[in-house]
Amino acid sequence: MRIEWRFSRVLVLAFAVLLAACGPRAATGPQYSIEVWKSPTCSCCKKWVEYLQREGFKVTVHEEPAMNPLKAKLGVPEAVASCHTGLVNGYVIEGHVPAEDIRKLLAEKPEARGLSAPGMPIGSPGMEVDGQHDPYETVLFNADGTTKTFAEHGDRSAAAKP
Ligand SMILES: [Cu+2]
Repeated sequence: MRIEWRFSRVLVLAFAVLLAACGPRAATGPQYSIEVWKSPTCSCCKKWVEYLQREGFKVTVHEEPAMNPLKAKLGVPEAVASCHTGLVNGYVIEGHVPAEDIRKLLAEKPEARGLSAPGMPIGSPGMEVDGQHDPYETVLFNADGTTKTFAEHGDRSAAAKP
């Protein structure tokens, strides 16, 4: 009888410890899992992956030497193509998209194939170059090539000054 009572106390304690360990993560919001395909030699891609990890994303990286066929398969139009390509909750994430835009996309769930930061904008996450900051947009895209501005980054008026 006494041993049984002790055992149940241990169980309750174990459960409390488990709750405490899980609690804080649940409070910080959802942790998204993203798959990323990148060329093995792409260093800015690697920086973007590390940035996403710091931002709390769970990243699975696939080294892919042939990125263009993969982009075509995933429905990334050439006009919005960049270096790496990601996939999260069914959306394609193309290039150096900021984490805040990915979170906004996943919260708002707009109808689109994915979200891109076309090209390789200087100053975007993973493309940091000593204080330089090119203004850039992220765009929603569809496989048929249609796009729509999603968010603007950088100060256009400041960038226009000499
Ligand atoms: Cu890049």
